[in-house]
Amino acid sequence: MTADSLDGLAVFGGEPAFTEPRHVGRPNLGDRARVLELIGDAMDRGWLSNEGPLHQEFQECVRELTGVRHCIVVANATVGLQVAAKAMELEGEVLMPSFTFIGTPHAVSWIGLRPVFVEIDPRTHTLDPAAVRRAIGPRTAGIVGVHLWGRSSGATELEAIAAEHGLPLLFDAAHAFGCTAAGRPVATLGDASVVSFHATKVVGAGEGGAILTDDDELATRCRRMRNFGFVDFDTIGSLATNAKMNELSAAMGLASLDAFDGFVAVNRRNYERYVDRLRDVPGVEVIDYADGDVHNFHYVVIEVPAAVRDALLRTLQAEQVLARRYFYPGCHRQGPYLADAEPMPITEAVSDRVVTLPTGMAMSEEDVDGVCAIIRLAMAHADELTRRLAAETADLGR
Ligand code: T4K
Repeated sequence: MTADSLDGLAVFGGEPAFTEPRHVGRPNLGDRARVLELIGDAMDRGWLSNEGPLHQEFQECVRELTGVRHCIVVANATVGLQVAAKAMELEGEVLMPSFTFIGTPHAVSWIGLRPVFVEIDPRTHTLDPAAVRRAIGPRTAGIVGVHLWGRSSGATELEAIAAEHGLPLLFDAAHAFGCTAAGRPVATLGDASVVSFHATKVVGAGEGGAILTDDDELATRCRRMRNFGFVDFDTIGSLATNAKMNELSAAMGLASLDAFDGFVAVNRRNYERYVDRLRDVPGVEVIDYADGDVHNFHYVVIEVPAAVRDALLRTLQAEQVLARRYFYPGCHRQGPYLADAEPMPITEAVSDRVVTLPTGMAMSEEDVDGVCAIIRLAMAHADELTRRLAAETADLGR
């Protein structure tokens, strides 16, 4: 039951609205019997990794669904970005947004590249093509775009800029499985894209990812780099890593893929309900997916005034709604990137306003209504809520 006054909120000592936590990123699970059957088959075969039959089948299904010539399934998207960037022979600086998951800059830094953070468009949360154009310099080796929340605004402009300057273009498509951009499957944009099949993603394999490309030579290099550089049993062609997906993850991925349409339908239903229930709540804007493209609706993201954001988040978390401030405070203000950090006013302003809400198969329509009722109450008394919570130290940690 949602409180009907501020005093009834859990953050002020009332009963939480939810008895169990509602997560951003609860796994969407495929059919359990199918997963167990596939894992049983793998155990019977005694073939658990190294491009086994489930890996092959999953890889081919992903390839078909994403509309590209080559799919190289990997252990996770972070290592997928590393393999792709290495295979593209990038060296030096890469332009990328700061408003992304830390895995994006970490992936390239870990292999010796230097991320140069570029501003986003505050409406779309994706790289601002004009800012990218201004940031290109003599040391720029490539561009890494991110289809944040599965939206690809500006991606075709990035393609034009990359072509004009002869720069490789890699897309972090971790959020964008099954999406299109300007009517094209996202995986066909740029030189290569990398999707994630992490447990928290629309299609999950526990851990997993895939490099997607139409470039035959790049695909061959990625395949080899995924597997220690082996060209044949006894020959190593290049420096490489181990980025293979195991058969157990592939089993989860296959069952999850079977259910993909159903997952998207529930995500869409939840998203539309959030939009409807929050439409007239002052100060709340739900990001939109109304660009005419296909979306997986896997992220429900709202923007609220920065002054109230953390009080709202605390309020939700106390009610067992584990909303997140993805991706606060921007990668340029995190750990290893702080030393070089330049102010990024647009990224900082957006990251101060954003709240990501729970969705996915674990969220019913009633759950969505419950979350929206808390937001409505909190926003109706935003000033008082913020004032009352300001005195206390907020721990909005992980
Ligand atoms: N690029 C972008 C733009 C990304 O968003 C990501 C990953 C990557 C690259 C890298 O992809 P991978 O290398 O992971 O394939 C989570 C995920 O771990 C991460 O994969 C994801 N983005 C990011 C957006 O979310 P955390 O640190 O926020 O995870 P954590 O542990 O706080 O979990 C999130 C919520 O999900 C929690 O409320 C608990 C819940 N959860 C999580 C797991 C793993 C479950 O209910 N069950 C689970 O099994 O990063």
